[in-house]
Amino acid sequence: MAHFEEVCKQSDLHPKPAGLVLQYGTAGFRTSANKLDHIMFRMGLLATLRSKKTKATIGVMVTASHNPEEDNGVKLIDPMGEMLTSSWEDYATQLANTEQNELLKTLKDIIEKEAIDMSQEANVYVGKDTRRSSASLSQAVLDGVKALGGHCKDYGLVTTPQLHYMVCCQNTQGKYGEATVEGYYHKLSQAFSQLAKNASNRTDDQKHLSVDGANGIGAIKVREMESHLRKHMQLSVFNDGSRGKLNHQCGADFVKVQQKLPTGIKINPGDRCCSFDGDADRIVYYYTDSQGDFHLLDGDKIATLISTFLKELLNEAGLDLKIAVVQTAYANGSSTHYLENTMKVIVKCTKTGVKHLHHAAQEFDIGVYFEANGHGTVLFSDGAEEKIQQLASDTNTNDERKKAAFLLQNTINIINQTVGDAISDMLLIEAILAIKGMSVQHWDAIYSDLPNRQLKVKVSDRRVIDTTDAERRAVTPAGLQEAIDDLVKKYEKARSFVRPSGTEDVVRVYAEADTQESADALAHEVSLAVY
Ligand code: 16G
Ligand code: ZN
Repeated sequence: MAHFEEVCKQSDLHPKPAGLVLQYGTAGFRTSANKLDHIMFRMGLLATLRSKKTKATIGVMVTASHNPEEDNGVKLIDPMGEMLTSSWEDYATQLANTEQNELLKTLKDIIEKEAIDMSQEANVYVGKDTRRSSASLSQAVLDGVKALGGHCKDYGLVTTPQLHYMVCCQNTQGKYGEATVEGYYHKLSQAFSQLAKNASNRTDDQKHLSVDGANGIGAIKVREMESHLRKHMQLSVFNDGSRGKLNHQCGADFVKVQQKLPTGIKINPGDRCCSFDGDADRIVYYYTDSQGDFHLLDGDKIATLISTFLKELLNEAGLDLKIAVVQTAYANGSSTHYLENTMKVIVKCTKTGVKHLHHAAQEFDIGVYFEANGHGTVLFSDGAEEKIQQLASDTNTNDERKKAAFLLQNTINIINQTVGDAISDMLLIEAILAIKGMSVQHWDAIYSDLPNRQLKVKVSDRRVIDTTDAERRAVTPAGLQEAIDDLVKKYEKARSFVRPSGTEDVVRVYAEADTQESADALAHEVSLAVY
């Protein structure tokens, strides 16, 4: 009872602007920071309920990822470090939109519907990115947790994937690692050193990587980690937040969308570079050639590199494990073709949004998932992990098989299986390139991307577009898909689709074809068909 009084009292300090309606979308709540105080407080309440319900620690991350500095957002993290389950997304939306005087009623409705035992303890882990607004907004989350009598641990400035990792470590009683930032560095850097031992002698040049930290949390964290990696890696960190603005003309999203170098980075032709996004859960690689042309290695290229490496190791280890790559409709057609026809791995396509890819990847012994935008990771089933551990510790195994098992073991340890993680992905990619003695140019040459174009179209109501087949075909409005099919037929190696954005009030158009001119023309024609 006392808690409900406290909720009312505290809630008055975090009032909801009357009439404001927000929705918990694919990436949680995300909008201008000045509209979010009440949302944060209420998400503190919801996380506490979720913790009581699951009898586990829940995470709350305050970030708006690659959005401008002025925005902010919040996401809840479920017990195994995964995204909040969809059935609770509705509660998040209800709580967010209920007017001030109805808050208690809405809260009690959720408690009743979920039959939550309010005497159960609650534990919530809270983290935030470097936005100016994040400090007071994360305080509002803490206020929400405390108002309902929950315990909280404030991790302060962490990357989104670090917080996912902490939640998973805590709820698996340390089996996944120690729930501290230091524990995270230790686990990943140990695995990296073990993998790097298998690289032939590398020059300092080969060990060098330029990192664009998007002027965000990733820059701070990769710097913190640097001392653990020194022997095996030489990092130059640009856009570390000391001068530039968060995500402004830099970061993974900028580089992927603009297909050009971020500002604030000084590199020579051929240098290997990568960009993180604002909360360091995405990464893309790139380099410029001697003509000054820009070459992007996006999530599709990353998925190809990682899955090739894993498949080779499975062969060497003689392990019969089913490996698949999960992509979205945005995956470049060349990557899908290469994976299916040359690599001969299973390729699955899901709807956009990390949770969809994550779930699809869980269906395989080893599921590699990446969005083209650079968000991704690898999931190993319990059975697959067991087989790999067994082989690594089997005294009768021959040297080659044992070595492969040992590499697989350390690959498992370097990967953050809870969610895409720019730092962990970076370490894995660096390790693979080192072990294979591969340059970024060799990696790029595995296949050539089909020229492509993405456009945004503003329409009066984007919800009139409904899609099927993992967003590759439009079912409504009537006639749209037929129009797209007719346009696609005019071009070679062409493909195009439209989908309503989950994060902006626009319709997105994607087109690819044999030449850039054709891809541009097709995208333009399809965008006209959307009106
Ligand atoms: C969100 C998703 C991201 C997806 C993007 C698509 C998460 C954590 N993030 O940022 O995976 O690529 O939305 O945005 O799921 P769109 O719907 O506006 O194209
Ligand atoms: Zn992000």
